[in-house]
Amino acid sequence: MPRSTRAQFPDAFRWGVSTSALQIEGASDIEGRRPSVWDTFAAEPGRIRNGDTPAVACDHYHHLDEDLDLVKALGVGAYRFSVSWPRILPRGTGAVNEAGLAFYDRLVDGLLERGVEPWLTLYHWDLPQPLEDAGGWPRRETALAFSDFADVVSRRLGDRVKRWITHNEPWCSTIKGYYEGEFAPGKRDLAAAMQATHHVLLSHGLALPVLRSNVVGGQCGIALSLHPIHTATDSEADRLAATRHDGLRNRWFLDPLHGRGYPEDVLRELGPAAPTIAEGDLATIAGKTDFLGINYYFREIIADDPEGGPMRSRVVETGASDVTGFGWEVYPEGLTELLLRVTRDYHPGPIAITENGATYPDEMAADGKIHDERRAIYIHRHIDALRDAMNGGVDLAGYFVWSLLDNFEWAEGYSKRFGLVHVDFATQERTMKDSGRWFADFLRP
Ligand code: IFM
Repeated sequence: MPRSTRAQFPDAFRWGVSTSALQIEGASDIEGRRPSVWDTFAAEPGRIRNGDTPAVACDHYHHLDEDLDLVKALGVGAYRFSVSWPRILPRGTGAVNEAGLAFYDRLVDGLLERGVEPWLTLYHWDLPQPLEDAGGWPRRETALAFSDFADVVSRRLGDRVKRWITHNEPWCSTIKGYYEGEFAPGKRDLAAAMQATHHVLLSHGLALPVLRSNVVGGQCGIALSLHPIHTATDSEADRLAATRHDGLRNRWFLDPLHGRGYPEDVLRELGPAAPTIAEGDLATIAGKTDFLGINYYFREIIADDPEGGPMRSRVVETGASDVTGFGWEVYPEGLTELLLRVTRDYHPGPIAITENGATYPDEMAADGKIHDERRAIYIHRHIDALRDAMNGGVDLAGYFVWSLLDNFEWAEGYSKRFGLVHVDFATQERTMKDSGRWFADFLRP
Protein backbone atom coordinates (compact mmCIF):
# COMPACT_ATOMS: atom_id res chain seq x y z
CA MET A 1 0.00 0.00 0.00
CA PRO A 2 1.19 3.53 -0.67
CA ARG A 3 2.71 5.19 2.37
CA SER A 4 4.07 8.63 1.58
CA THR A 5 2.81 11.68 3.43
CA ARG A 6 2.85 15.32 2.58
CA ALA A 7 5.21 15.97 5.49
CA GLN A 8 7.92 14.00 3.67
CA PHE A 9 8.10 16.74 1.03
CA PRO A 10 9.66 20.16 1.50
CA ASP A 11 7.42 23.13 2.29
CA ALA A 12 8.37 24.80 -0.99
CA PHE A 13 7.17 21.76 -2.98
CA ARG A 14 4.10 22.75 -5.02
CA TRP A 15 1.08 20.46 -5.06
CA GLY A 16 -1.32 21.21 -7.86
CA VAL A 17 -3.85 20.19 -10.46
CA SER A 18 -3.62 20.72 -14.23
CA THR A 19 -6.02 21.53 -17.05
CA SER A 20 -5.78 22.92 -20.57
CA ALA A 21 -7.84 25.57 -22.34
CA LEU A 22 -9.26 23.56 -25.21
CA GLN A 23 -10.16 20.62 -22.99
CA ILE A 24 -12.28 22.59 -20.52
CA GLU A 25 -13.17 26.11 -21.63
CA GLY A 26 -15.86 25.61 -24.27
CA ALA A 27 -17.23 29.02 -25.36
CA SER A 28 -15.50 28.29 -28.62
CA ASP A 29 -17.16 30.92 -30.78
CA ILE A 30 -18.07 33.75 -28.49
CA GLU A 31 -16.47 37.03 -27.45
CA GLY A 32 -14.03 37.01 -30.32
CA ARG A 33 -12.56 33.50 -30.10
CA ARG A 34 -12.00 31.89 -33.49
CA PRO A 35 -11.30 28.23 -34.38
CA SER A 36 -8.15 26.38 -33.49
CA VAL A 37 -6.88 23.34 -35.35
CA TRP A 38 -8.72 21.14 -32.86
CA ASP A 39 -12.09 22.79 -33.60
CA THR A 40 -11.53 22.16 -37.29
CA PHE A 41 -10.26 18.62 -36.76
CA ALA A 42 -13.18 17.72 -34.49
CA ALA A 43 -15.64 18.91 -37.13
CA GLU A 44 -14.27 16.34 -39.60
CA PRO A 45 -16.32 13.11 -39.48
CA GLY A 46 -14.53 10.14 -37.94
CA ARG A 47 -11.75 12.07 -36.22
CA ILE A 48 -13.10 12.07 -32.64
CA ARG A 49 -14.82 9.22 -30.83
CA ASN A 50 -18.62 9.58 -30.92
CA GLY A 51 -18.27 12.73 -33.03
CA ASP A 52 -17.58 14.74 -29.85
CA THR A 53 -16.31 18.30 -30.18
CA PRO A 54 -14.66 20.72 -27.73
CA ALA A 55 -17.28 23.43 -28.46
CA VAL A 56 -18.79 23.30 -24.96
CA ALA A 57 -16.50 20.93 -23.02
CA CYS A 58 -16.81 21.81 -19.29
CA ASP A 59 -18.03 25.30 -20.16
CA HIS A 60 -15.32 26.47 -17.78
CA TYR A 61 -15.50 29.90 -19.43
CA HIS A 62 -18.89 30.36 -17.78
CA HIS A 63 -18.17 28.32 -14.61
CA LEU A 64 -14.93 30.02 -13.70
CA ASP A 65 -15.67 30.89 -10.06
CA GLU A 66 -17.21 27.51 -9.33
CA ASP A 67 -14.16 25.75 -10.79
CA LEU A 68 -11.71 27.94 -8.90
CA ASP A 69 -13.64 27.16 -5.72
CA LEU A 70 -13.06 23.47 -6.48
CA VAL A 71 -9.33 24.13 -6.85
CA LYS A 72 -9.40 25.84 -3.49
CA ALA A 73 -11.43 23.01 -1.92
CA LEU A 74 -8.73 20.53 -2.95
CA GLY A 75 -6.25 22.50 -0.87
CA VAL A 76 -3.63 22.63 -3.62
CA GLY A 77 -1.11 25.46 -3.68
CA ALA A 78 -0.89 25.71 -7.48
CA TYR A 79 -3.10 25.45 -10.55
CA ARG A 80 -1.71 24.79 -14.02
CA PHE A 81 -3.86 26.00 -16.91
CA SER A 82 -3.21 26.97 -20.51
CA VAL A 83 -4.08 30.07 -22.47
CA SER A 84 -6.10 29.68 -25.64
CA TRP A 85 -4.08 31.28 -28.44
CA PRO A 86 -7.17 31.73 -30.69
CA ARG A 87 -9.00 33.48 -27.84
CA ILE A 88 -6.18 36.02 -27.52
CA LEU A 89 -5.11 36.35 -31.14
CA PRO A 90 -8.05 35.03 -33.18
CA ARG A 91 -6.07 35.16 -36.42
CA GLY A 92 -2.91 33.85 -34.80
CA THR A 93 -1.10 37.15 -35.22
CA GLY A 94 -2.07 40.82 -35.29
CA ALA A 95 -5.23 42.06 -33.60
CA VAL A 96 -5.52 41.20 -29.92
CA ASN A 97 -8.92 40.18 -28.51
CA GLU A 98 -9.36 42.18 -25.31
CA ALA A 99 -12.20 39.92 -24.10
CA GLY A 100 -9.84 36.97 -24.22
CA LEU A 101 -7.21 38.69 -22.12
CA ALA A 102 -9.90 39.84 -19.69
CA PHE A 103 -10.95 36.22 -19.14
CA TYR A 104 -7.41 35.26 -18.10
CA ASP A 105 -7.22 38.36 -15.90
CA ARG A 106 -10.25 37.03 -14.04
CA LEU A 107 -8.77 33.55 -13.88
CA VAL A 108 -5.43 34.70 -12.50
CA ASP A 109 -6.98 37.16 -10.07
CA GLY A 110 -9.41 34.47 -8.91
CA LEU A 111 -6.54 32.12 -8.19
CA LEU A 112 -4.52 34.71 -6.31
CA GLU A 113 -7.57 35.71 -4.24
CA ARG A 114 -7.87 32.05 -3.23
CA GLY A 115 -4.18 31.80 -2.35
CA VAL A 116 -3.36 29.53 -5.32
CA GLU A 117 -0.26 30.08 -7.46
CA PRO A 118 -0.93 30.24 -11.22
CA TRP A 119 1.26 28.07 -13.48
CA LEU A 120 0.57 29.17 -17.02
CA THR A 121 1.15 27.05 -20.13
CA LEU A 122 1.23 29.05 -23.33
CA TYR A 123 0.67 26.26 -25.82
CA HIS A 124 -1.41 23.16 -25.18
CA TRP A 125 -2.05 22.26 -28.85
CA ASP A 126 -4.73 24.77 -29.89
CA LEU A 127 -2.99 26.46 -32.81
CA PRO A 128 -5.16 29.17 -34.40
CA GLN A 129 -6.53 27.75 -37.65
CA PRO A 130 -5.24 30.63 -39.82
CA LEU A 131 -1.69 29.71 -38.80
CA GLU A 132 -2.30 26.10 -39.79
CA ASP A 133 -3.77 27.27 -43.09
CA ALA A 134 -0.53 29.17 -43.69
CA GLY A 135 1.55 26.01 -43.11
CA GLY A 136 1.33 25.29 -39.37
CA TRP A 137 4.31 24.20 -37.26
CA PRO A 138 6.31 22.90 -40.24
CA ARG A 139 6.53 26.56 -41.31
CA ARG A 140 9.20 28.64 -39.56
CA GLU A 141 7.00 31.74 -39.27
CA THR A 142 4.77 29.89 -36.79
CA ALA A 143 7.64 29.93 -34.30
CA LEU A 144 7.91 33.71 -34.68
CA ALA A 145 4.14 34.05 -34.26
CA PHE A 146 4.37 32.04 -31.03
CA SER A 147 6.94 34.41 -29.66
CA ASP A 148 4.59 37.35 -30.38
CA PHE A 149 1.78 35.47 -28.62
CA ALA A 150 4.09 34.93 -25.63
CA ASP A 151 4.79 38.66 -25.64
CA VAL A 152 1.10 39.65 -25.61
CA VAL A 153 0.20 37.24 -22.82
CA SER A 154 3.22 37.92 -20.63
CA ARG A 155 2.87 41.70 -20.92
CA ARG A 156 -0.66 41.37 -19.62
CA LEU A 157 -0.28 38.68 -16.97
CA GLY A 158 3.42 38.81 -16.10
CA ASP A 159 2.83 41.08 -13.11
CA ARG A 160 0.83 38.28 -11.43
CA VAL A 161 1.91 35.01 -13.05
CA LYS A 162 5.46 33.95 -12.19
CA ARG A 163 5.53 30.36 -13.51
CA TRP A 164 5.57 30.06 -17.30
CA ILE A 165 5.57 26.90 -19.38
CA THR A 166 6.10 27.50 -23.07
CA HIS A 167 4.83 24.20 -24.52
CA ASN A 168 3.00 21.14 -23.34
CA GLU A 169 4.21 17.81 -24.76
CA PRO A 170 5.77 18.84 -28.09
CA TRP A 171 5.91 15.16 -29.08
CA CYS A 172 2.10 15.00 -29.18
CA SER A 173 1.46 18.26 -31.00
CA THR A 174 4.01 17.42 -33.70
CA ILE A 175 4.48 13.65 -34.13
CA LYS A 176 0.87 12.75 -33.38
CA GLY A 177 -0.42 15.78 -35.27
CA TYR A 178 1.73 15.77 -38.40
CA TYR A 179 3.00 12.18 -38.67
CA GLU A 180 0.60 9.76 -36.99
CA GLY A 181 -2.43 11.84 -37.91
CA GLU A 182 -4.37 10.98 -34.75
CA PHE A 183 -4.27 14.51 -33.44
CA ALA A 184 -4.97 17.83 -35.13
CA PRO A 185 -4.19 18.77 -37.82
CA GLY A 186 -4.33 15.09 -38.80
CA LYS A 187 -1.45 14.99 -41.28
CA ARG A 188 0.76 11.99 -42.11
CA ASP A 189 4.08 13.35 -43.28
CA LEU A 190 7.24 12.46 -41.38
CA ALA A 191 9.41 15.26 -42.76
CA ALA A 192 6.73 17.83 -41.94
CA ALA A 193 6.39 16.40 -38.43
CA MET A 194 10.14 16.57 -37.79
CA GLN A 195 10.30 20.13 -39.10
CA ALA A 196 7.39 20.87 -36.75
CA THR A 197 9.33 19.48 -33.77
CA HIS A 198 12.19 21.80 -34.61
CA HIS A 199 9.96 24.85 -34.91
CA VAL A 200 8.12 24.08 -31.68
CA LEU A 201 11.45 23.83 -29.86
CA LEU A 202 12.69 26.95 -31.63
CA SER A 203 9.57 28.83 -30.58
CA HIS A 204 10.25 27.79 -26.98
CA GLY A 205 13.74 29.25 -27.23
CA LEU A 206 12.51 32.44 -28.92
CA ALA A 207 9.91 32.98 -26.21
CA LEU A 208 12.34 32.66 -23.29
CA PRO A 209 13.94 36.13 -23.55
CA VAL A 210 10.51 37.64 -24.20
CA LEU A 211 9.18 36.11 -20.99
CA ARG A 212 12.29 37.15 -19.08
CA SER A 213 11.91 40.75 -20.13
CA ASN A 214 8.15 40.92 -19.41
CA VAL A 215 8.01 38.93 -16.18
CA VAL A 216 10.02 40.23 -13.27
CA GLY A 217 11.09 37.25 -11.17
CA GLY A 218 9.54 34.81 -13.64
CA GLN A 219 10.48 31.14 -13.78
CA CYS A 220 10.27 29.54 -17.20
CA GLY A 221 10.25 25.95 -18.41
CA ILE A 222 8.76 23.50 -20.87
CA ALA A 223 6.66 20.38 -20.18
CA LEU A 224 7.75 17.19 -21.97
CA SER A 225 5.96 13.85 -22.07
CA LEU A 226 8.69 11.35 -21.28
CA HIS A 227 8.68 7.57 -20.99
CA PRO A 228 11.05 5.00 -19.55
CA ILE A 229 11.94 2.74 -22.47
CA HIS A 230 12.54 -0.97 -21.80
CA THR A 231 13.55 -3.76 -24.17
CA ALA A 232 11.21 -6.64 -24.99
CA THR A 233 14.04 -9.21 -24.88
CA ASP A 234 17.78 -9.25 -24.30
CA SER A 235 18.45 -9.62 -28.02
CA GLU A 236 20.84 -7.19 -29.64
CA ALA A 237 18.15 -6.24 -32.18
CA ASP A 238 15.61 -5.29 -29.48
CA ARG A 239 18.23 -3.42 -27.50
CA LEU A 240 19.18 -1.32 -30.51
CA ALA A 241 15.51 -0.74 -31.34
CA ALA A 242 14.87 0.47 -27.78
CA THR A 243 17.78 2.91 -28.08
CA ARG A 244 16.41 4.26 -31.37
CA HIS A 245 12.90 4.51 -29.94
CA ASP A 246 14.19 6.35 -26.88
CA GLY A 247 15.96 8.65 -29.31
CA LEU A 248 12.76 9.94 -30.85
CA ARG A 249 10.52 9.71 -27.77
CA ASN A 250 12.85 11.29 -25.22
CA ARG A 251 16.30 12.38 -26.42
CA TRP A 252 15.01 14.25 -29.47
CA PHE A 253 13.60 16.84 -27.08
CA LEU A 254 15.87 16.56 -24.06
CA ASP A 255 19.15 16.78 -25.98
CA PRO A 256 18.65 20.07 -27.83
CA LEU A 257 17.04 21.70 -24.80
CA HIS A 258 20.17 20.85 -22.83
CA GLY A 259 22.64 22.16 -25.38
CA ARG A 260 23.56 18.92 -27.14
CA GLY A 261 21.83 19.44 -30.46
CA TYR A 262 19.69 16.70 -31.95
CA PRO A 263 20.83 13.12 -31.32
CA GLU A 264 23.06 11.92 -34.16
CA ASP A 265 21.60 8.41 -34.20
CA VAL A 266 18.06 9.75 -34.71
CA LEU A 267 19.21 12.17 -37.42
CA ARG A 268 20.81 9.21 -39.22
CA GLU A 269 17.61 7.17 -39.02
CA LEU A 270 15.54 10.07 -40.28
CA GLY A 271 17.73 10.63 -43.31
CA PRO A 272 15.93 13.01 -45.70
CA ALA A 273 13.12 13.52 -43.16
CA ALA A 274 15.52 15.28 -40.77
CA PRO A 275 14.58 18.93 -40.19
CA THR A 276 16.29 21.96 -41.69
CA ILE A 277 18.05 23.84 -38.90
CA ALA A 278 19.14 27.43 -39.42
CA GLU A 279 22.34 28.77 -37.96
CA GLY A 280 21.88 29.81 -34.35
CA ASP A 281 18.69 27.76 -33.84
CA LEU A 282 20.31 25.22 -31.56
CA ALA A 283 21.72 27.93 -29.31
CA THR A 284 18.28 29.53 -29.14
CA ILE A 285 16.62 26.22 -28.20
CA ALA A 286 19.19 25.65 -25.46
CA GLY A 287 18.34 28.94 -23.72
CA LYS A 288 18.45 28.76 -19.96
CA THR A 289 15.30 27.59 -18.21
CA ASP A 290 14.45 27.54 -14.50
CA PHE A 291 12.75 24.17 -14.28
CA LEU A 292 11.82 21.19 -16.41
CA GLY A 293 8.24 19.98 -16.54
CA ILE A 294 7.74 16.24 -16.99
CA ASN A 295 4.40 14.62 -17.75
CA TYR A 296 4.49 10.95 -16.80
CA TYR A 297 1.91 8.29 -17.62
CA PHE A 298 3.55 4.97 -18.68
CA ARG A 299 6.64 3.13 -19.81
CA GLU A 300 7.12 1.56 -23.22
CA ILE A 301 8.52 -1.91 -23.92
CA ILE A 302 10.17 -2.02 -27.32
CA ALA A 303 10.97 -4.69 -29.88
CA ASP A 304 12.82 -4.43 -33.16
CA ASP A 305 10.48 -4.09 -36.14
CA PRO A 306 11.82 -3.27 -39.61
CA GLU A 307 8.31 -2.03 -40.57
CA GLY A 308 7.86 -0.10 -37.34
CA GLY A 309 7.99 3.52 -38.48
CA PRO A 310 10.98 5.84 -38.56
CA MET A 311 12.80 4.21 -35.64
CA ARG A 312 12.04 0.65 -36.83
CA SER A 313 10.56 -0.17 -33.44
CA ARG A 314 7.33 -1.57 -32.07
CA VAL A 315 5.66 -1.09 -28.69
CA VAL A 316 4.97 -4.49 -27.14
CA GLU A 317 2.02 -5.23 -24.82
CA THR A 318 3.23 -5.29 -21.22
CA GLY A 319 0.79 -8.04 -20.23
CA ALA A 320 0.14 -6.08 -17.02
CA SER A 321 -3.21 -6.61 -15.33
CA ASP A 322 -3.11 -3.26 -13.56
CA VAL A 323 -4.00 -0.86 -16.36
CA THR A 324 -6.01 2.35 -16.58
CA GLY A 325 -9.02 2.93 -18.80
CA PHE A 326 -6.68 3.78 -21.66
CA GLY A 327 -4.98 0.36 -21.27
CA TRP A 328 -1.89 2.17 -19.97
CA GLU A 329 0.05 0.05 -17.50
CA VAL A 330 0.13 1.45 -13.96
CA TYR A 331 3.87 1.58 -13.42
CA PRO A 332 4.85 4.10 -10.74
CA GLU A 333 8.42 2.79 -10.44
CA GLY A 334 8.89 4.09 -14.00
CA LEU A 335 8.50 7.61 -12.64
CA THR A 336 11.37 7.12 -10.20
CA GLU A 337 13.49 5.55 -12.93
CA LEU A 338 12.73 8.37 -15.35
CA LEU A 339 13.52 11.10 -12.84
CA LEU A 340 16.82 9.50 -11.85
CA ARG A 341 17.77 9.08 -15.50
CA VAL A 342 16.91 12.65 -16.53
CA THR A 343 18.76 14.01 -13.51
CA ARG A 344 21.82 11.85 -14.17
CA ASP A 345 21.97 12.49 -17.92
CA TYR A 346 20.92 16.14 -18.16
CA HIS A 347 21.23 17.89 -14.77
CA PRO A 348 18.11 19.93 -15.62
CA GLY A 349 17.76 21.75 -12.30
CA PRO A 350 14.41 21.49 -10.48
CA ILE A 351 11.85 19.16 -12.07
CA ALA A 352 8.10 19.55 -11.70
CA ILE A 353 5.77 16.70 -12.56
CA THR A 354 3.40 18.85 -14.55
CA GLU A 355 0.98 15.98 -15.27
CA ASN A 356 0.24 12.54 -13.86
CA GLY A 357 -3.13 10.88 -13.52
CA ALA A 358 -5.44 8.14 -14.69
CA THR A 359 -8.67 7.60 -16.57
CA TYR A 360 -11.09 5.00 -15.27
CA PRO A 361 -14.67 4.29 -16.31
CA ASP A 362 -16.13 6.19 -13.34
CA GLU A 363 -19.76 5.76 -12.57
CA MET A 364 -21.94 7.68 -10.23
CA ALA A 365 -23.18 5.34 -7.48
CA ALA A 366 -26.70 5.32 -6.06
CA ASP A 367 -25.46 7.57 -3.25
CA GLY A 368 -24.58 10.23 -5.86
CA LYS A 369 -20.84 9.77 -5.30
CA ILE A 370 -18.01 8.52 -7.47
CA HIS A 371 -16.09 5.85 -5.60
CA ASP A 372 -12.88 5.94 -7.62
CA GLU A 373 -10.54 4.39 -5.11
CA ARG A 374 -8.28 3.15 -7.94
CA ARG A 375 -7.51 6.71 -8.99
CA ALA A 376 -6.57 7.70 -5.43
CA ILE A 377 -4.28 4.67 -5.14
CA TYR A 378 -2.76 5.46 -8.55
CA ILE A 379 -1.93 8.99 -7.44
CA HIS A 380 -0.64 7.93 -4.04
CA ARG A 381 1.65 5.29 -5.57
CA HIS A 382 3.11 7.89 -7.93
CA ILE A 383 3.69 10.22 -5.00
CA ASP A 384 5.57 7.34 -3.34
CA ALA A 385 7.65 7.09 -6.52
CA LEU A 386 8.38 10.81 -6.31
CA ARG A 387 9.52 10.47 -2.73
CA ASP A 388 11.84 7.63 -3.78
CA ALA A 389 13.27 9.83 -6.53
CA MET A 390 13.75 12.67 -4.07
CA ASN A 391 15.54 10.32 -1.70
CA GLY A 392 17.73 9.35 -4.67
CA GLY A 393 18.83 12.96 -5.10
CA VAL A 394 16.32 14.32 -7.64
CA ASP A 395 15.53 18.02 -7.21
CA LEU A 396 11.73 18.15 -7.29
CA ALA A 397 9.69 21.34 -7.48
CA GLY A 398 6.13 20.06 -7.63
CA TYR A 399 3.49 17.54 -8.62
CA PHE A 400 0.30 18.28 -10.58
CA VAL A 401 -2.53 15.79 -10.96
CA TRP A 402 -4.05 15.53 -14.41
CA SER A 403 -6.76 16.66 -14.13
CA LEU A 404 -8.98 18.94 -12.08
CA LEU A 405 -12.07 18.09 -14.14
CA ASP A 406 -13.24 15.36 -16.47
CA ASN A 407 -12.77 16.97 -19.86
CA PHE A 408 -12.40 16.68 -23.65
CA GLU A 409 -9.78 13.97 -24.03
CA TRP A 410 -8.69 14.82 -27.59
CA ALA A 411 -9.38 12.01 -30.09
CA GLU A 412 -11.25 10.12 -27.35
CA GLY A 413 -13.73 12.96 -26.85
CA TYR A 414 -15.64 12.72 -23.57
CA SER A 415 -15.24 8.94 -23.27
CA LYS A 416 -12.19 9.11 -21.01
CA ARG A 417 -12.49 10.74 -17.59
CA PHE A 418 -9.33 11.92 -15.82
CA GLY A 419 -10.81 14.36 -13.29
CA LEU A 420 -10.65 14.53 -9.52
CA VAL A 421 -14.00 16.20 -10.11
CA HIS A 422 -16.74 14.51 -12.14
CA VAL A 423 -18.48 16.58 -14.78
CA ASP A 424 -21.95 15.74 -16.04
CA PHE A 425 -21.57 17.03 -19.59
CA ALA A 426 -25.34 17.30 -20.07
CA THR A 427 -25.97 19.53 -17.04
CA GLN A 428 -22.44 20.83 -16.30
CA GLU A 429 -22.89 19.71 -12.71
CA ARG A 430 -19.60 19.14 -10.90
CA THR A 431 -19.19 16.44 -8.22
CA MET A 432 -16.02 15.93 -6.23
CA LYS A 433 -14.94 12.31 -6.63
CA ASP A 434 -13.64 10.22 -3.73
CA SER A 435 -10.15 10.67 -5.25
CA GLY A 436 -10.52 14.44 -4.96
CA ARG A 437 -11.54 14.09 -1.33
CA TRP A 438 -8.61 11.75 -0.76
CA PHE A 439 -6.18 14.24 -2.34
CA ALA A 440 -7.52 17.05 -0.16
CA ASP A 441 -7.05 14.84 2.93
CA PHE A 442 -3.54 13.93 1.83
CA LEU A 443 -2.66 17.61 1.45
CA ARG A 444 -4.25 18.76 4.71
CA PRO A 445 -1.35 19.77 7.01
O1 IFM B 1 -5.37 14.95 -21.56
C1 IFM B 1 -4.03 14.81 -21.85
C2 IFM B 1 -3.32 16.15 -21.75
O2 IFM B 1 -3.91 17.11 -22.56
C3 IFM B 1 -1.89 15.99 -22.17
N1 IFM B 1 -1.25 14.92 -21.46
C4 IFM B 1 -1.93 13.65 -21.38
C5 IFM B 1 -3.34 13.85 -20.92
C6 IFM B 1 -4.07 12.49 -20.84
O3 IFM B 1 -4.07 11.87 -22.08
